[in-house]
Amino acid sequence: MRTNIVILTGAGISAESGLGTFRDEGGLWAQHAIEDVATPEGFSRNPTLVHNFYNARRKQASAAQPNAAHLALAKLEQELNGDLMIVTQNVDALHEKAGSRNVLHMHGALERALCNECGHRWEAPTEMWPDDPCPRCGALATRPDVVWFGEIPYGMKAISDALASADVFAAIGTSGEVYPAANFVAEADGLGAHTVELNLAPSSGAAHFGEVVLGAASETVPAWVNHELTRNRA
Ligand code: BV8
Repeated sequence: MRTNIVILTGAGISAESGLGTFRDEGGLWAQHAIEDVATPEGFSRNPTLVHNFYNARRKQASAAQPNAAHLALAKLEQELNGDLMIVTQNVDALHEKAGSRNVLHMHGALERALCNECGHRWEAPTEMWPDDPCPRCGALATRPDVVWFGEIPYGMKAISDALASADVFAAIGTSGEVYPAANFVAEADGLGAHTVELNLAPSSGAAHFGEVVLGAASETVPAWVNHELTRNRA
């Protein structure tokens, strides 16, 4: 039976690959003020502070390896009879490192740079600094190509199109605290999809899900993928 699946992932899926989450004990937001490092205003106030924050995360993410949860989703994409789209809030490339191809980074990506002046995008060097000139217009307005608070996420049209034809919507490793991502479950549910949350602890949106699976993603996701593939083959 053909099944279309949309999967939303958050920092929790990369936690077991050694990348800190945002809101957990000792998470990124415990060490850095959101308004200083993840807003356009913070960037214009102190671009060096922001580049330091993302340079450190870029180094960490490039050294990290995908875990069993990322690998299981790559397997699901290969073996599923149906469409699979991974919409990730993560700026790391662990889904792609695991072999997933249809991945949409709605909050951007650490390995991309963006010119705040002309909008040009290019592959980010490991370390970026405020006086790095844009390779196209030469402006000294280079920023990480990530979506900060108050900015419009990427791919919203493609995401709502995929949700419109989804039979299953799954959210993995996200706290459901940040919009518009936190609203996708309500959208999918309203369109008749089966909704399932896989998380270490119930998220803020857990009540919106038809099914909640608690546990570490490296354990719960491979089991859930095998279950979905068995159902899909029936
Ligand atoms: C926008 C990129 C308009 C940079 C990020 C008041 C009410 C409602 C909304 C708002 C409001 N005021 C302002 C807003 C909007 C705002 C928002 O939602 N603010 C919140 C804080 C209230 N949103 C925006 O500004 C967005 N833009 O709204 O534009 C618009 C709207 C609609 C359509 C078009 C335009 C832009 C938001 C993007 C900000 N950028 N990141 C970077 O990475 O540095 S957000 C950042 O936090 C992440 O990208 C992620 O998206 C978000 C949430 O983090 P999570 O990934 O969920 O991580 P978290 O640590 O919170 O949770 C981890 C979870 O994993 C936990 O539940 C834990 O239990 C679990 N876990 C841990 N370990 C494991 C695990 N699970 C399984 N296994 C494990 N091992």
